[in-house]
Amino acid sequence: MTDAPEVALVTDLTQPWWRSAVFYQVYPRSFADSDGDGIGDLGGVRDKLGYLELLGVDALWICPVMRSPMADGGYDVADPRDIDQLFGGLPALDALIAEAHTRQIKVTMDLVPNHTSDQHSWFRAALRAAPGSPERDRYIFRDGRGPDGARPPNNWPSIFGGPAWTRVTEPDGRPGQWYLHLFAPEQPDLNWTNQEVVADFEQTLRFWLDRGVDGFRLDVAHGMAKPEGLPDMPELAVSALLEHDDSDPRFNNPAVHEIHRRIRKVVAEYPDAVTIGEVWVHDNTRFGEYVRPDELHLAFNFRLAEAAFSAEAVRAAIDNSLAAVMPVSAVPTWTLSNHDIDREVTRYGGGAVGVARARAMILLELALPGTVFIYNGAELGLPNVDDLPDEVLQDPVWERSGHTRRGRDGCRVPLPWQGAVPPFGFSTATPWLPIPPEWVESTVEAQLEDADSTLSLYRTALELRALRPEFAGDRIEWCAAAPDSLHFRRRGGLVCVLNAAAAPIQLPPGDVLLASAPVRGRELPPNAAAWLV
Ligand code: ISL
Repeated sequence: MTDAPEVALVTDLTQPWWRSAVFYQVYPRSFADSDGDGIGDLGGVRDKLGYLELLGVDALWICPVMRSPMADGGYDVADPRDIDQLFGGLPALDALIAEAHTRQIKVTMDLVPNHTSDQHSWFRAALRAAPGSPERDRYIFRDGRGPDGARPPNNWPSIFGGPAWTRVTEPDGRPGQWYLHLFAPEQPDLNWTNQEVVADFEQTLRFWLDRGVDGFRLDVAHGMAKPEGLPDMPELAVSALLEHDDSDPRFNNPAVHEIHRRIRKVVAEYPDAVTIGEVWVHDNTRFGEYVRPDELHLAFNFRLAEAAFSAEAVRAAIDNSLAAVMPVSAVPTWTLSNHDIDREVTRYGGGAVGVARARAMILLELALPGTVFIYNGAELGLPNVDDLPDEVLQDPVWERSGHTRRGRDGCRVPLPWQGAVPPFGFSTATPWLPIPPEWVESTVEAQLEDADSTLSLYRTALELRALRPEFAGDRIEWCAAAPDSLHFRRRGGLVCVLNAAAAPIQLPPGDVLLASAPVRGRELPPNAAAWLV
């Protein structure tokens, strides 16, 4: 694979490392279990660093591993400056960072600024304290509406279903105030107008940066600021679970940008560190505001993950994502899936067609300028598991929706590593979610030696992307293409063609560097992509 002198040929040291990096998202519960409790951990990530090096990724994004009662897979943080024992505690993170760095792999962590766990010492103190106290002011407590304050302070729903407010019992035993939780009741929203909240988050940033972490993914980075007076939201928008649009008062309030400026000032003390915001904002101008020079370095753009497999939809997603960051000179980001959305193989139709399309889309994605995020298991071509038994479901969405929405567990099933039967080397115990027996074909072991496997395609594509000068250039140029196909060129000379049509298309002139499906003569089959130089 890559060796340092060749990499140096195409690495521009005047650019930050993350500008064209490939990040690999680890959902730690599901990646690899090193201590035999059926749940993945940081020791498991460390054990698999050789695999990640072979795969060719530049950096890891590790979903939350801080101390947590795990009401939302770790996105409910009880102590933001400690690692949960479930994942191996602080020593496991230190060891992972040290070894990843010897392999030239950066490590970024997921931080959760919008809310804490209800088991955080601050929230427990807030419950013991009186309305109007400084303890309550770190969260968003309000009196209820109606004569007895028995109705929630406004009509906001939780993203996970049910109301976004929960009523507490006051220390004197009477029904009392309500607190806001945009997500589960176990995830009370912080009050970011409280300076203690701001200062504590700054301390958290420094705590991890001083330990050698290379940056952060910031959860719900469009969420921390709340609108003045917490007005009701339009009734129409009130029912959608796990979704919101730009008119939603719960998110994307202008004061959020001052919060990002404060965060950036701290992170700027560590010149190589990067921040990546989870920003579900559709409007390009509003989205671009998050990546102005004094705010986040990067923000996830989800348009490609939301696009159907059609030339028109994919092109619109690419054009939009580029248009969103260009006016502020920020770097585009690309992602096909993560731990919250259905895996791309399933979104594109499942089965052989789903896999073929996912293979095509990774080539398209890796041909684009900017930063790429790969969700663990995508490199194995894994689908969602949509027939998990009810009793194993853990996503709070399942309970909160009154068992009408199954939630996100289907894209969080543990990875199959080796062998012939579940749990395929993931753990020596029963895994926290069952792994389907048919994944025997998809194990890392089965795919490593198979030159045609999806894992081999990823490895080759990542190596070419890192080494070849044809990938140079910040923009793409669209070229004329057959119906329902795409053809674009990078300034360095790379050409990428995607065939989303039902029939084969003729490739343009050039040598085929890599294709997601066999090219016969000059014909690219349907559901395939190719790189040419
Ligand atoms: O509103 C959405 C999309 O329009 C939601 O997807 C929402 O933004 C998303 O659920 C936020 O996700 C993040 O924070 C959650 C956690 O459950 C997710 O796993 C995390 O990615 C709460 O911390």
